Amino acid sequence: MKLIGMLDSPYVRRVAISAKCLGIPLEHASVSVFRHFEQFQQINPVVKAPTLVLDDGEVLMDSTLIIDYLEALAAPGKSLVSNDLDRRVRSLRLIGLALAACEKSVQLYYERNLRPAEIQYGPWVERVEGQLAAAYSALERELEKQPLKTDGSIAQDGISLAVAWSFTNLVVPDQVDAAQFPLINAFTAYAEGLEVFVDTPIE
Ligand SMILES: N[C@@H](CCC(=O)N[C@@H](CS)C(=O)NCC(=O)O)C(=O)O
Repeated sequence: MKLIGMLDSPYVRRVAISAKCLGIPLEHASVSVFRHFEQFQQINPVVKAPTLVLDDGEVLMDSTLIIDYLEALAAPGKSLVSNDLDRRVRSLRLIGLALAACEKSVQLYYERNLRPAEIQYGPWVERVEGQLAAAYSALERELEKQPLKTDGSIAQDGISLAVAWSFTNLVVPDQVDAAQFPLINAFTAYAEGLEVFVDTPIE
């Protein structure tokens, strides 16, 4: 199977890290949705990263759906999300907040880098900035209530959170003050030190 997309996309990176954690080998092709648009189009006409090309040629997209497929392929009992309902709800809440933070960071990045300055729309930018701050504030409160484990393991909630925080710091660093989100920042430092993260660097 082939994973298409750049690792500077948090969505591509969470798929690549999840596959490694689940023990599923993926080939990786660093094709950019911008710089290699036509090449990407040949693989997936919708040009969405990540794209996963299965061995029979079927094409999947959307990180959460691709991870769902990888979870189904994983060895019995191997999963990055607990089956215990309470733990699962908490993980899904963290993952949802982390994905919202990714989405709002992407929107701000696109607004700043793709839309000409003279047609940028202030109220929209303020709305997105507020949503981004709300997502990280809620994540910080979740970690205050109950920290994620830092015992050498990592699950989908931790992967998504750390990938999101590293991405936001890469593309819109002015939006996040580490001092305001100390628990997220410390957890991300832990995750980025794990072998699977080091082996899957932001390009
Ligand atoms: N919900 C999607 C979001 C994927 C996404 O928006 N990826 C960006 C790259 S970071 C992309 O494909 N951008 C090109 C475009 O939307 O035209 C997922 O989880 O995979």
